[in-house]
Amino acid sequence: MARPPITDDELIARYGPHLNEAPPGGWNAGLAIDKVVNTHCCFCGQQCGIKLKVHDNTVVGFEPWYEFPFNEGKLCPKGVKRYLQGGHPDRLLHPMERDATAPGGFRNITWDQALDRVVSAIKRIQAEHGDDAFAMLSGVSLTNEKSYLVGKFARLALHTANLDYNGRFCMVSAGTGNKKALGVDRAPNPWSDIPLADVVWIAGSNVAETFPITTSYIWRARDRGAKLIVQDPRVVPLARTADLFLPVRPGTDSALFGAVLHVLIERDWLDHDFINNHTVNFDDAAAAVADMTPAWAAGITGVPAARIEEAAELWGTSATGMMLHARGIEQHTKGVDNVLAAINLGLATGKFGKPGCGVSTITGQGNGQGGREHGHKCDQLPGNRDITNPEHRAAVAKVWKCDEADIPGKGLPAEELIEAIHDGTIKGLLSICFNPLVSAPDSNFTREALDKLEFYAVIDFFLSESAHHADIVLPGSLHEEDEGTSTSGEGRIIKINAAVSPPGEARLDWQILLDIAQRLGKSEYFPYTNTEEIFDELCRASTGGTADYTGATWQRIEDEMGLFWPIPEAGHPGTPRLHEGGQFHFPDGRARFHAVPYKLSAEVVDDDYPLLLTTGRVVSQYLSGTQTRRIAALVAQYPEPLCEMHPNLATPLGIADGDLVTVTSRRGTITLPAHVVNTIRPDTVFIPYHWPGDKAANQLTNRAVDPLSKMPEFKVAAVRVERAGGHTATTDARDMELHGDQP
Ligand SMILES: Nc1nc2c(c(=O)[nH]1)N[C@H]1C(S)=C(S)[C@@H](COP(=O)(O)OP(=O)(O)OC[C@H]3O[C@@H](n4cnc5c(=O)[nH]c(N)nc54)[C@H](O)[C@@H]3O)O[C@H]1N2
Ligand SMILES: Nc1nc2c(c(=O)[nH]1)N[C@H]1C(S)=C(S)[C@@H](COP(=O)(O)OP(=O)(O)OC[C@H]3O[C@@H](n4cnc5c(=O)[nH]c(N)nc54)[C@H](O)[C@@H]3O)O[C@H]1N2
Ligand code: SF4
Ligand SMILES: [Mo]
Repeated sequence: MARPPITDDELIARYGPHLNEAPPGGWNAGLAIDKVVNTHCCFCGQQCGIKLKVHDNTVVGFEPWYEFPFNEGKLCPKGVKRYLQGGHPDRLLHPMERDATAPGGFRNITWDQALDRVVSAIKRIQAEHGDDAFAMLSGVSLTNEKSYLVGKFARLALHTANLDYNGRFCMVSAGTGNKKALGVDRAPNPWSDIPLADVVWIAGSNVAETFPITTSYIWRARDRGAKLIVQDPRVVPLARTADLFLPVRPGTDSALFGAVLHVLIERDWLDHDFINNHTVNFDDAAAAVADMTPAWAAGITGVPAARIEEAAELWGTSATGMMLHARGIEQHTKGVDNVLAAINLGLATGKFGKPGCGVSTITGQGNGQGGREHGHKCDQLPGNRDITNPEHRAAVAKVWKCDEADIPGKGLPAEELIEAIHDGTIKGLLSICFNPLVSAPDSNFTREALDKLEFYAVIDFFLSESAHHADIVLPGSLHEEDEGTSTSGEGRIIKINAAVSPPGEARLDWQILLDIAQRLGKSEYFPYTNTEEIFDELCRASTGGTADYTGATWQRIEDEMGLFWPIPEAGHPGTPRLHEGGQFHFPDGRARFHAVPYKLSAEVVDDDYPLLLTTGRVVSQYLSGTQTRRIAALVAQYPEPLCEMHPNLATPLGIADGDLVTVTSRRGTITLPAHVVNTIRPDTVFIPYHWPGDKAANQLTNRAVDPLSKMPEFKVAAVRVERAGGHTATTDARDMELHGDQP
């Protein structure tokens, strides 16, 4: 029997009467707090509310922000520890130029020298090779204001078509699928719909590690009796409690979804009214799955036919249901197909536009939602407009007060842009908030590309592995040093507040862009004195687009703890749930079914490379790791990449847990400790990708991209695994160099 909790009296009896008294000087003795700032986590797309404690212009700690409705004070390990990065000794404090003779390979220079070098390189390269030979890469850890500014800066100051962003590796398959099927690219539901679902289906997401706060929404649904389906090659933590686990072979989700639709049709678990009144193309989608029986799909996916039928029954017979999918189904050369096949299941059963119903991507990056709306994608203008559409261009040109012809056309998506650098077409690059050397597929190829650049400038607050290859490094701003807005995975615009100002000579990111624009003689387009002015312009530029922010103001966002777009006019309450009344964002108001035939992944297993590699994340590290690899407590949780493999694979290869293994693909090789676990398909190995150099999973991955979204195939590569003849029992953070990672 559990013992009752110890009482205060017992504690006092044991330790004396002073136990519950404040220490001399009060609880905060030795650490005065000047202010506490309400803001949001700088990491994932959940954008949890957090309060930062500030002393002496340094973030020294945090407090939970219980009132913020999304996370109600809850945080994951990264949110708890994020405050430790600000005071890190690696923080870039001065502009630098590459100098092989200087310690660390860089020497400090003045801002004038640095900006002059950047601008003269832009001018020289563009004069010699054309405007598009100078490219820009951006990222969506940036606020909405900065994302918008980057889009305008690249088009009007650099006058290059070649701007793209790191969401190309993250959200684009979902975005393309959403637009094709639903006409709009946003999660259809606020997360408060999850607890109302009778069935929650997680397809290709390790929610407990990557979106930890979403777990609590799923628990609330479970408390009401909801069934949980998890579809993943690994028995991820959430799957351990699932009613139905679908252990899908990497790269085969569209076969599984197709078979589920096949069963829904066969058993008539369809919402005919919804299909007839609110959709088109059902017959095409149905014809495409006519032969996709569960028995057929079982052979392809490795999921037993009975489980596929059970999934169809749970989904098809429940009154409400939500499917949440992430990069597990999206980072494929058929990522868009997978998303369309998932949406087909929602449309077939009428699970859109009602409480507790929806098929939704879970947005990954901090501002992965907002950052894919405001025009720093290669094919996009603000308001999620199409850069090739003359009407869209004219609308934006009006706000930008430029000639429509001055806005360049469609540029290259990120991976093709890196390939154009490699083949010499693109000669110069400015990057902000992107670390492609770690995060792009085939890192040996990416490294060659970066080294071929005639000029490379990076804006970052740490010397990322990519920045090691730069000619000029400009010290930009951390999340807590600037204010603005971001849009969470729910579609909720929230306010980011500055807690401190940039240290040393570091500058706010947006001011650096304005400095460069000014030196390029383009100041007239960038008259801003603060980021709220950028936001106001962004809202105007979004008017009439699908991602319509017209009625948003910083004040309202703060007062109302966020606003869901579209907000088409001043005073509009915002739109938490899309598609209510079965209305979709097409002229006829109807959603589109798509015929999704099954296709193979770009690489299939063979004698030389008989196993499937898939890659992803662990809870304590974030993306390319530049930030989280510098936070000791997070490193201690998972210090280095491990190769997850099943005992049925490991044992015949003579591999025990902790042994070093070498994993080889057609592009590269990596040696790392094995993590032998029962929770992965025996034909698959998994490596997290947050580490650089010889620990980089992306040495192995494939540059093949989805034909529509241009998403690389991070989730499938053919590999072989061998014992490397060594054992490491040391996964001890104390052995690791925490201050400064090597290139
Ligand atoms: N801790 C942490 N959290 C993060 C991030 C981080 O770096 N660290 N990054 C944020 C960002 S930007 C993103 S994009 C998200 C990503 O969030 P998730 O997509 O949840 O994360 P991943 O680990 O990339 O992949 C998810 C799952 O896909 C599975 N998977 C692999 N191949 C397949 C397949 O072919 N089919 C199916 N069905 N599943 C497959 C993997 O086993 C893995 O469990 O996380 C966000 N949150
Ligand atoms: N193998 C494999 N590769 C993957 C994935 C995978 O699942 N498997 N996932 C892909 C996904 S989903 C993603 S999102 C990408 C992410 O890939 P990246 O975008 O390259 O990763 P980040 O770590 O966010 O790199 C951003 C850089 O920007 C800096 N930074 C962060 N915030 C700011 C800011 O506010 N201002 C400035 N100036 N700099 C900032 C950071 O210090 C870091 O150096 O990786 C992709 N790569
Ligand atoms: S769940 Fe995401 S936003 Fe929330 S604390 Fe963790 S990393 Fe930050
Ligand atoms: Mo991502």
